Amino acid sequence: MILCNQSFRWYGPNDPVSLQDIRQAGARGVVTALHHIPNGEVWSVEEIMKRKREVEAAGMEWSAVESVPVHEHIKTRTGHYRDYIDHYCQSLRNLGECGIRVVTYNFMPVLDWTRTDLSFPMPDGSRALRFERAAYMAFDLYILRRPEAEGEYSEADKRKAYERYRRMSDDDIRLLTHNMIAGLPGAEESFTLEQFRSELDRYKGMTREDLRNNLIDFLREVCPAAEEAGVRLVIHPDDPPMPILGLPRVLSSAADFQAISDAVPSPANGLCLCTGSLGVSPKNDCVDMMHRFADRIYFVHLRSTQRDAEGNFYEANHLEGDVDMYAMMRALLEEEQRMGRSIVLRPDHGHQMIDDLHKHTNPGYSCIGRLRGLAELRGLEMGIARTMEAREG
Ligand code: DNO
Repeated sequence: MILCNQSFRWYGPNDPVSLQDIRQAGARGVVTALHHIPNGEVWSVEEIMKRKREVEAAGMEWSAVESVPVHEHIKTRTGHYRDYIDHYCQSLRNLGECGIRVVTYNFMPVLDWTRTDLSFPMPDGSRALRFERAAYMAFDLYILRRPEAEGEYSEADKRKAYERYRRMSDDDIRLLTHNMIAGLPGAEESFTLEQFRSELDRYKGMTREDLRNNLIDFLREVCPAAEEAGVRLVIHPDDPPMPILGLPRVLSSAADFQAISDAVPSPANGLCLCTGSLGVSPKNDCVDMMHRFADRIYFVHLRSTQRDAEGNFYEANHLEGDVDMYAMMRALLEEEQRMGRSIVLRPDHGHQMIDDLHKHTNPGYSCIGRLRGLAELRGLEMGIARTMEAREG
């Protein structure tokens, strides 16, 4: 029976979670990146090997890179984008040479994943990450004061946003601004309001189609290098799956992945199926996507969210919320048997809980909440795998 390559994300030597913690959590693989190398520079064989040895010395394998970041110049095809694409290809060749086979990236302009609240209290006392639509709109309209925002919301939404804004203290405003643009873990950039406004200007007039064409051009340029190196690229979906602060987004649905897959039909052009990101939209059926794109899925992030009618969502426990985790795991195992290959999987995020409530942790990436997620997912996998085996035998 082929099982998933159960992995855990590690932010490198500065992560408060150690490699030993990760091993004790039951992971076989480690998902990591060379965060100390500035965005756009080549990852040398030497630096890659250093990290690889470190992971292996702890008794695990480096199962996927998350991420080799895509420079803003590539996303906008301006400035030094040609050099950055060359560097990207070289990093892929070097990773391939070191035996690293899965490389994650995203094509979200300026911001990576976005939440308004990093410490939302759950009834059991743990803390979750949350996206509150009124706070988001209040940020856009009254804190960032993006000039086009006025015309993009309904009168009712503007009233809601203003009410929310009126109730905020200076500290609330500072915290919300920090959460929105100061860079959550894994995001390679962080901004002040001023810097952020000028970053937004780079995208003035850029449509969704323009951004998609830039993504397709990028893939046409890097997939041949990835293929040669034996590396699979996986794009991480937009989180949340909708345009943010007027910025276009191009990987929010099955149709979006289908479009880039049709345009660049290389096996190196893969998908990181993140149920926590895609699952926020009720229009996305993650189980269906698992079956439909299995041949191109090399990495899966399992996480669930709970949405409400107002457009808010919070990150639920892995086996709760809107994502049907049983059906997801079953689809994953079925596809692995059909294709005869194992897929890298990691529990994505977890609640801050137990001792971690009193420690400094990376939002979403504290140890114990993710350990709970991994344990639940491993148990679910074993249960389904045994049932499948019994049926076949
Ligand atoms: C958030 C992560 C993202 C992801 C990047 C991939 O928790 O899933 O930061 O790593 O978007 O490039």
